[in-house]
Amino acid sequence: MTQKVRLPERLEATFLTSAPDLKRAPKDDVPEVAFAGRSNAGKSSVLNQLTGNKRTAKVSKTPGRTQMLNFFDIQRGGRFVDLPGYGYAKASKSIQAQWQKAVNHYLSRRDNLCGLILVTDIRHPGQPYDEELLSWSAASNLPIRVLLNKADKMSSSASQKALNAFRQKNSAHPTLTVQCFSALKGTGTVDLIEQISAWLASEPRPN
Ligand SMILES: Nc1nc2c(ncn2[C@@H]2O[C@H](COP(=O)(O)OP(=O)(O)OP(=O)(O)O)[C@@H](O)[C@H]2O)c(=O)[nH]1
Ligand SMILES: [Mg+2]
Repeated sequence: MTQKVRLPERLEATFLTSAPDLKRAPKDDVPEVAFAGRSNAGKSSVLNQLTGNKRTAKVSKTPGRTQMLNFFDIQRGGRFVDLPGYGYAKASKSIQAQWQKAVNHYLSRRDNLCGLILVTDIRHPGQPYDEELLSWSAASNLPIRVLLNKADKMSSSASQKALNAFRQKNSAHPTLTVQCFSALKGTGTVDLIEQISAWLASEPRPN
């Protein structure tokens, strides 16, 4: 009989460091799970929901809050990386280009990246850069979990409908899974922790 591994209810984590680009990132010697998505989709809020501490990553009513690559040590091993959001309209074009470059470098060159969490707003799935990330993760064979976040803004039948539609649209993607989430209410946390734990325990991806 196989023994069921008990999953933690939280993945406690503490801030390690911020880096403006990959060159200044910490050594890539432990597996990392990164959070990407449009500005204001809720990346930092999701991270805080996972750690059970509202102050792990900075959340703000003003979009564009996360401007660097932020690294967090997970107590049980591994790291979270909170990436700058894309599509923050009020940032200057040159600043936006700078963030984009840092995010793209991180995603394409970080060998210890074992899984990507793409945070989207359930009311606006499939925004331009989200679609690019989906195609890129398929081509790179990188495991990706899409969160349809802010599910508390909809009825449960409407969010189920959005989930089914997203699944159907992306059924050909080889490494994608999707779930509804609410960083506000904590809905979906158990499923997400299960996925992250599996990624962190997996063998490193071949180069
Ligand atoms: N109702 C609701 N609001 C949420 C949820 N998740 C995040 N928010 C709110 O959305 C806003 C943006 O959240 P952040 O976590 O800062 O978003 P972010 O993706 O990290 O944004 P950037 O750092 O700008 O890239 C905040 O006002 C949050 O309180 C959710 O699940 N439900
Ligand atoms: Mg943020």
